[in-house]
Amino acid sequence: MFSVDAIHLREINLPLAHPFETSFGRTTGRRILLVELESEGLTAWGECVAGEHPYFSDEMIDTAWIVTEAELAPRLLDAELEGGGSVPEVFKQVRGNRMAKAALENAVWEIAAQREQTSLASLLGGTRRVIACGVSIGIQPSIEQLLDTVAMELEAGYQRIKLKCKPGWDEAVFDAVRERWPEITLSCDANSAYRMRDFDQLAGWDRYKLLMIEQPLWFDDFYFHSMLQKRMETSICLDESIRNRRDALAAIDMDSCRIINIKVGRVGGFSEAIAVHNAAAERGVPVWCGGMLETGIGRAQNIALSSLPNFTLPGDISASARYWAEDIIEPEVTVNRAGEIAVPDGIGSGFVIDKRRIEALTVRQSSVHKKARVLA
Ligand code: OSB
Ligand code: MG
Repeated sequence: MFSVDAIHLREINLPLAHPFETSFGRTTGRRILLVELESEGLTAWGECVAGEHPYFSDEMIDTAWIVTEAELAPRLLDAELEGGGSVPEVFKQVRGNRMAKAALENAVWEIAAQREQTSLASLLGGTRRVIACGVSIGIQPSIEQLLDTVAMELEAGYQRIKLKCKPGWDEAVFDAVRERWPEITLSCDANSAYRMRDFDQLAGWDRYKLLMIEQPLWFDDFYFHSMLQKRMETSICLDESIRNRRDALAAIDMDSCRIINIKVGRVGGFSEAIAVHNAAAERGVPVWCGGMLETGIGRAQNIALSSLPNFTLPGDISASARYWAEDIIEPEVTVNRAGEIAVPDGIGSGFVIDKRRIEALTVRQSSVHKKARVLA
């Protein structure tokens, strides 16, 4: 058993190397909540993937900050832990706020890996030595620029191209990409941009031979996705809709999707991510690891998670340099010419946190300590 002695919150501001545009908006720089845990002489970091605005989910960095500081950190400091798997119980009384919870829980897993002198990947149940990588390509100013970007990412070796799409940035784009590359593994992600009036059009996308179409309908829906899936050959993949294992079971049972994107922040931490992974594996549904424009801290943890056996499809985990001029871990994440990342087998995540750089990027910080116990 162990406990956490102090929790430090930081907000860092980091400009993106390239703006990223989805159907819900454009991001040019990130405001990121990082948590640093001190536990019996060890230190571990977690990254909260909540965005600058509550557009992807109902969390945003500022709500995550308040919930972490006022509710989650005090509970965690009071708890006796066996490992990361103890944390969901500690946070049980607090509803939702899964991205805030995940940042803390994942840091506890990192501490547990250090205590056991093992890699985070093997502690999570990982078996892969390398993971397969794809890229998520945002909406571009023109089709010409998109084709140049696709060409560059294929050249770099990425195994799957995912195109962000929305009404008006869809069929013309897919036509142009498929004309030039008829055979590449291609998928698209609508981030909930379509509605029932679009069903006929979406059903016609079978002609693009996509690996999947990600979250075409409402962010919180299973039922209408199931209606659409029945009309399509192409697999639907759910991202936003899957909050936990029960959602995965419902979605699979209803045939709302045939592939699941697992984002550890979206499901509230590694414990629930493993539960979703296992539920999907038992039902023959492949999963892959989604990304949220993470810094190296979250990216390293995504790499560890992706080493679990049912992560059989390339994830949205790509090189640090695609996001940042300079990352906050060392070495930065790189992808080989075969579109793979090697899973580190050192202790913990296997990367070193660049605390000096984090300090330079910090715009606010706060610390939560254990309540002083009154001695009898
Ligand atoms: O839907 O997968 C998504 C980024 C921010 C919010 C939602 C999504 C994304 C991405 C980027 O697709 C994936 C990445 O490269 O980190
Ligand atoms: Mg998505």
